[in-house]
Amino acid sequence: MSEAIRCMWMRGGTSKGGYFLKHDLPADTAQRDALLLRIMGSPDVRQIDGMGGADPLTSKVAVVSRSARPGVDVDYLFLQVFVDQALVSDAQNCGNILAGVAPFAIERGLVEARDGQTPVTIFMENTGQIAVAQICTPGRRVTYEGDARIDGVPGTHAPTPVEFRDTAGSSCGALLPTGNAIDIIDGVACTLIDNGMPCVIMSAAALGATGYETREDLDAATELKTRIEAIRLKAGPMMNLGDVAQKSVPKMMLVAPPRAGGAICVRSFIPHRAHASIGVLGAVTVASACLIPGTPAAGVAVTPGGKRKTLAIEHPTGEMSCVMETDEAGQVTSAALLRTARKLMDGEVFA
Ligand code: NQM
Repeated sequence: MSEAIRCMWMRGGTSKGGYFLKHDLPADTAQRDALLLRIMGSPDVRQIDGMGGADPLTSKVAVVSRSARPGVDVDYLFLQVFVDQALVSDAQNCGNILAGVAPFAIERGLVEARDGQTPVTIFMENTGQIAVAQICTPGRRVTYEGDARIDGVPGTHAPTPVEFRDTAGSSCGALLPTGNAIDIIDGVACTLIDNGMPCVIMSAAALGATGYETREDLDAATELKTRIEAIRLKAGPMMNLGDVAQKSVPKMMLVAPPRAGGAICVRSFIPHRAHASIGVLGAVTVASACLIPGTPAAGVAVTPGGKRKTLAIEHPTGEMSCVMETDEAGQVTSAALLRTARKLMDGEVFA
């Protein structure tokens, strides 16, 4: 008989996946990963025998538990279940799936809801950092309904503002792991940077692209993707990530001048498929690069002054606004973004 595992399926931001309590999954990592591959239907480009949506953005998992850390409500481990390979990776975080973690934790009784709004402090196990999400809880119950709109998701939902602090060097040990604002790889000027997500940021023009292509155009651009992958494989060890051949980081970002009133325009590879919009921590990292003089991002960006500034990161389906706080020296100290989430299914999944 198939094994039944309790889980909730949720949209978090512009991603979608399964949310599990840690104790509902096997403690052994190899057994857990084998189970998650069966649940998602991987490896298979169509994920026809599982819950995955044949896209890295809909083949994601959150593992949540009550936290033992002082001042922290829950611990969140993000797992990327690869679509066409038998791989489950904890080498990256995910700020979109994060948006569903707090409502899930309240619904499962890990966090007591207040009347009105409930702040939930989340320890992100992948990177050892903290995020605080604000959840709408009228009458001490989670509501997913509201009038907040985010690009890449139809309709409106309850607003879920998320704030990140001290995300610099989350996976690479430093904001600029090589110590340089620019490294030249395969003749291309790259910024190797990590403010919550390891990213390689390059001017789209330097790779013969415009930076305004559709996701479909980029996914079909085999020659461009081969060139980008060669750069990624070299950047990985330079960013203290080791051999990244089997990892979903670093993300590869092509930047261009904004053309819809935002700060910058981005096309991201995550890392082999083009993103339909942009990842949350990917956007925070691009916004951070816009503020570092001399980088390819700063070269095309239009950035406001002041210590608190909103940078709208334009992407293929709209924009993502990052509210960045900087200190006297211009270093980013926190980033806040608006997300929404929605419960889609609660029950048991069969593996
Ligand atoms: O950068 C996709 C997503 C992400 C990650 C990816 C994310 C983030 O959109 O925080 O949200 O880059 O693989 O879910």
